Amino acid sequence: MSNKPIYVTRPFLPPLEEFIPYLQEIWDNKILSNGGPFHQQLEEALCEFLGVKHIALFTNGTIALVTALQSLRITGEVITTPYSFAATSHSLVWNGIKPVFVDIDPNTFNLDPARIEAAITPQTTAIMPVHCYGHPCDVVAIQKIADNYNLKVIYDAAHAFGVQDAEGSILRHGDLAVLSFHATKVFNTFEGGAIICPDAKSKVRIDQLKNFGFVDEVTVVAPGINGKMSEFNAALGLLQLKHVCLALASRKSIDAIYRENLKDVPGIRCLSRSEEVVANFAYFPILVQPDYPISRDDLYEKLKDNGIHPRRYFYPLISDFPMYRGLPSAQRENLPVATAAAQQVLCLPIYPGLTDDDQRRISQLIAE
Ligand code: T4K
Repeated sequence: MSNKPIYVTRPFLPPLEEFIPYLQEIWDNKILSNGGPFHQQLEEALCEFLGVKHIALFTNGTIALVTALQSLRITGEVITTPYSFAATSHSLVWNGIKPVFVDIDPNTFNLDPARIEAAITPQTTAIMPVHCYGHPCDVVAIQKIADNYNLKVIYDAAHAFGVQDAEGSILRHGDLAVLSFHATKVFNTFEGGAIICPDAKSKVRIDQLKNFGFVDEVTVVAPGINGKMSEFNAALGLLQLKHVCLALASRKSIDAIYRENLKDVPGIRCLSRSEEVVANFAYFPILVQPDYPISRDDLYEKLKDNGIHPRRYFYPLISDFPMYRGLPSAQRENLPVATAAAQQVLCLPIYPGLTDDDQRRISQLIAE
């Protein structure tokens, strides 16, 4: 057992020497960005790995979200979840869109489809759900509502790399789905992200938007942004992809050990997963319930005092941030399930390389 701090996650990094040939190639051909060879190769490799047809790489998940909304010309109001990372709602505001918060489902912690219709107004143009912790949303119910009201659906799939439902990749749902490849994610390119596009036409538009709106050397068709992934990051992605199955397998076994260790601890609930889903074990959230002897925050402090750094994803709720809390939909009475979840959740360390000893120690500290 080491005395090193144990964080909620640690990036998975293949051996450094395996990266050198990629660097050498970049140095040799001197293409550093703007859709170079590694960028092309990573797009192809990810399409194959994820089982999707079209993908557009980005510099990070947040710019990808902002661009996804731009590409669909979303305006007015968008229904979204308060139980997510700040980027979800911030991407709306960066497009001049008003977020409308709807409560989450108590079992999945994803946007509750049963509550969406009541939040639709004449200004509503889209729904932006999050596959929180990589657990799939109720995609069928959400699409049905979207079809009935002629709304677009943009999935924030930042946590959902590699997740599959019974018919294939979860990323195929919605008008667009957005991934994050941040250092803390299951698959990382240090910083990075992507939009999964349903067809070649939408990919062309997204590729233009992420490159300032350029179509060719002299033609600019939209006020685009710089969202391009560099060759360095794309090369990292190609290397990570070679090892990602091992990383996923390691996460799976950590998840199973936690579930076994914590199953009989009074007051601790592990979030369940659907058996039909091929999961990615991106996070290990537990709920510290009222019958646990100490509060969630006291447990958080106790673990920290022992060198373990879990995170309260997602506390505070986005709807409690100062720039959102004045919105009518942000009121806590409107969001009882999310409010309770934010007060009880603790995401435990999960990453390839977390040792059995460390995991046992974490479980013991929670159980004792
Ligand atoms: N939508 C959703 C639903 C998201 O969760 C996110 C990002 C986005 C959109 C936006 O995607 P990006 O634009 O980021 O691609 C982290 C990540 O920065 C963020 O990407 C992620 N969600 C969020 C859930 O978690 P913080 O502020 O908690 O990160 P930080 O720096 O405190 O890192 C957590 C722990 O990870 C540290 O205690 C130590 C470890 N760590 C972190 C980094 C950056 C390392 O060991 N090495 C590292 O390089 O937000």
